[in-house]
Amino acid sequence: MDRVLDTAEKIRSMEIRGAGRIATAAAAALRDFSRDLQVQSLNEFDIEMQRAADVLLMTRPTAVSLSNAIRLVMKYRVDDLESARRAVIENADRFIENSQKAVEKIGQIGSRRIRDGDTVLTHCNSLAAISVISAAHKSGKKIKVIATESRPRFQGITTIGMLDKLGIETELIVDSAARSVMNEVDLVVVGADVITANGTLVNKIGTAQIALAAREARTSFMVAAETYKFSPKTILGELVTIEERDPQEVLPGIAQYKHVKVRNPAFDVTPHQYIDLICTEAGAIPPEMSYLIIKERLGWEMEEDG
Ligand code: RUB
Repeated sequence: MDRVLDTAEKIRSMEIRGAGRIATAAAAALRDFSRDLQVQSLNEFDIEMQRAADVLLMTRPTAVSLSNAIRLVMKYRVDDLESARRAVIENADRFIENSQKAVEKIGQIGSRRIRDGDTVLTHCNSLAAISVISAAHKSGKKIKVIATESRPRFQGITTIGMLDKLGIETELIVDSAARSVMNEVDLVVVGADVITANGTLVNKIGTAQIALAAREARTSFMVAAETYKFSPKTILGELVTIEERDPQEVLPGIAQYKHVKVRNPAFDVTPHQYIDLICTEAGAIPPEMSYLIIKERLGWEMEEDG
């Protein structure tokens, strides 16, 4: 269980972060746990695996990638212990490989929307969004990126580091400068933590303001997301939980203010009307088609409740 607890702690503390990365880390932790699990029966295996899955599931409440990954890894319907172990290992390896391929494919598809000479704005640090930007750059298009800081955790600094390594001309702005620069921007590309059945996006706090600014400036707004960022349970009416993190992340000295409360929601909600396109590994779709992705790609059946 040590490896599972260690991965869970890294996800909780955000040493491992970003929806795709937490999903693959959880899949790898379950795979390694199942490989080393010393049990005598399939029943014991089921109980221990479910315990490990629950620990991982509780780490961050918003990203559906985590529950989708865990559901796929835990899909083993076999009659004996060793087959179950094998199935978990294969499921996890397949999920991790597919996730990497999906990010590449999203880059190929999404980069076609970027033209030579374009300026692209991105928010937070999304591997899928960076894949789109990097594929455009690698195909020889001369582009400029504007990256937001993404307070309070400054994921934008990770983004500018990645773009710098790729040799892409980049400007860093404070989050509140998004509207000021929007008239210079041709395309906004962001990642996703959750996409609901009606195409609503849940992503890093500040995304909704950027989408609003893009709308007002008539700038295109694209979401780059693997299909496992879509939430099956939203078909059944379930609402997405928005994680509220420690106020200390925003203001370490908060204790000195007796009447002030700091709020720190980690994600916000962008309505589908503000999204021009969702670029997935299955193709670039309008947000209204999200329901079909859930039904056809995630294989979600209405009778499933897990
Ligand atoms: C990260 C975030 C990213 C998405 C997509 O939030 O909002 O935009 O997770 O990232 P946090 P990716 O830093 O709080 O985890 O495309 O890499 O999955």
